[in-house]
Formats: sequence, structure tokens, C-alpha cells
Amino acid sequence: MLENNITANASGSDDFSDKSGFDTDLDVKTKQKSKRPALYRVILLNDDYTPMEFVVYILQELFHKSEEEAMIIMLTVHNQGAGECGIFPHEIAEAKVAQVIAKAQKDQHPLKCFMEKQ
Ligand code: TYC
Repeated sequence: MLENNITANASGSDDFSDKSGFDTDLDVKTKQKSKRPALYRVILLNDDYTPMEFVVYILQELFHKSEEEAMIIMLTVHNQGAGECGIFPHEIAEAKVAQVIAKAQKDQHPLKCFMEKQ
């Protein structure tokens, strides 16, 4: 990611003063910074009620996992309490979490999902 930082300085001591005595010069500095976007893990939590098949379906449908990958992640969450579905930039992670929660609510499952900074 490229970012332009422009700094205007109207209070420096070098020397374009008008008759009023105010400093009228404008220093414009432009620098380019390369920045990686922050990444976020999307985490699923275990519960006692959401059907295993529903979790596998979510992982395939929203996180583009194969059936085998989805099964492994689902069983990891089931056995360990939590597990990662993917790592995304902030906006995408936010959208994935919202989609999981919307689908779970629609089918009245208590499935919980959240994001955390990587
Ligand atoms: N523990 C659930 C069950 O036994 C299955 C499950 C797995 C639920 C993963 C949520 O994120 C989850 N039906």
C-alpha cells in the first residue's frame, strides 16, 4: 500500500515574510511509505448445539474450504474449543464474521464467530 504524507508548514523560520511580519512560506514535504494492511484471524467457537454438518457447510461455503479441510477445522473446534477459519484484511474479516453470524441466526444455531488481530 502506498501512502502520501503531505506536511504543510507555515510557521518555520525561513524566510518569506510579507510586510505584516507573518511568515508566509509553505514547505510541502511528500514522502511515500509502503504499508502492509493489518491482518485478522477469523475464529469459530465450539458450542454444544450447532450441528457438525452446519459448521462444515459454513467452512465450505464462506471460507472456500474443501470438504476434508472443513471437517478437520470443525473437529479441531469441536475438540479444542476454538479454531481458525482464515486470515483476512480487516474489511473482509468483518464481512465473514457477519455472514457466519447471519447464517447461524437464520437457522437458529448459537454458533459464535469473531475476529482478532493476527
Ligand atoms: N460441538 C458441536 C456438536 O457436537 C459441533 C460444533 C463444531 C459446533 C464446531 C460449533 O464451531 C463449532 N454438535
